[in-house]
Amino acid sequence: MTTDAYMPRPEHHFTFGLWTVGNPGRDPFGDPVRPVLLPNVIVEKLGALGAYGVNFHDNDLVPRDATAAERDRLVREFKTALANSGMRVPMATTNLFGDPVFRDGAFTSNDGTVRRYALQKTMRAMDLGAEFGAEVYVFWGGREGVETNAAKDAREAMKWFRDALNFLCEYNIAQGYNFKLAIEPKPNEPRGDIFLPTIGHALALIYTLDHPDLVGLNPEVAHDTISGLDFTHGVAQAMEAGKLFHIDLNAQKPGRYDQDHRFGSEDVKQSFFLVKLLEDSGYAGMKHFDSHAYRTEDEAGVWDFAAGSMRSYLIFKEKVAAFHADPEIGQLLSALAERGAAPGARIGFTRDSQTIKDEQFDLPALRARGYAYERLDQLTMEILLGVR
Ligand code: DIG
Ligand code: MN
Ligand code: MN
Repeated sequence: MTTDAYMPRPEHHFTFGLWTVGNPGRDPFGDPVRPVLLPNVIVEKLGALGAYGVNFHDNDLVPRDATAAERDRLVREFKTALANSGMRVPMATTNLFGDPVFRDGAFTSNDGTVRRYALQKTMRAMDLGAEFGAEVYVFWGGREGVETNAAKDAREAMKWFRDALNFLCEYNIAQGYNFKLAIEPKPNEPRGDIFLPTIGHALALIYTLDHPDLVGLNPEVAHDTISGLDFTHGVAQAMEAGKLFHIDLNAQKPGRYDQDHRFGSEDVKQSFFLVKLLEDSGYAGMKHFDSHAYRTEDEAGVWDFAAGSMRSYLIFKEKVAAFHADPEIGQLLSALAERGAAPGARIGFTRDSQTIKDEQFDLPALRARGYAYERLDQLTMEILLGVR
């Protein structure tokens, strides 16, 4: 096994969902290609690779049809595996997308009985997550959407979504779970169009909730990339609003279905700037790889995928350090800081309005002056290409 500067350790806070390395390689056009990996095996292998923790949907750990006795056994065995490996469960979530009962959504189904069942299932899944000490609870509304707008009025769907989140915030408070609830946006797939498709849509809804302080974001690389957006901008807005509660890392080619590829394996430059944002900001949350190995892989390939995900993040982290240490990049950024780009350069009306009203501007000079971004980006690319 490789032993170098890119060896992941628990303090890096790398996590994987049971469903990620446990993905059997099924796709809409093909059967599973890999045997099912049991949770205990996943915990042991990920712990040995240097991961910090593992996450689950309720039914990743306890099948829908499990008896109470089976549930207790599965929970007991998983707790033993976690204790033996030192692995944690930082995040939990609910599968509100697999059961056909959710074919028209869970929180936003037109069927009120389904909406109530979704709340019951989520409450029970929150109980399970709390039993393992999870601190973040994710809401990915994979089935919350439509194929035809004839089905429902999106205004009503927003009201149902808000009702569900308000209800579950109250449950979180009543139970004393102290979860940070994190909405995960996605624009489409499996529904034709999914409600709350972007970070912006989710932030807007959060501020209409009864307890907006309890609710934040779990953004995913692939989901914003599918939308053609710059993922780091959405993460930065969530982060600046104090709403980056968790993050799903993976890789994605634009204009395709949700590929959930190994982190860093597609857009190297975007991956670099995402790691730069997380590292520069001192993000202390979990770095969750919500991704899976190629369908071509056997079990050995699955662990190559997991190790590569974490290794690539650490390589990008070293490139970020090289960027900050580069003297010419430093000079270019200092020049921008002198022009007013330094962090904390604010403007306030009371203090500044009269000064600005009276200020004399040398517009010809302002119009003529460039910003040297070509050189700055070239230097960045040369670091990424390994020649600087
Ligand atoms: C898909 O991106 C979703 C599901 O995998 C899960 O509910 C959530 C948590 O990471 N991401
Ligand atoms: Mn995805
Ligand atoms: Mn995800």
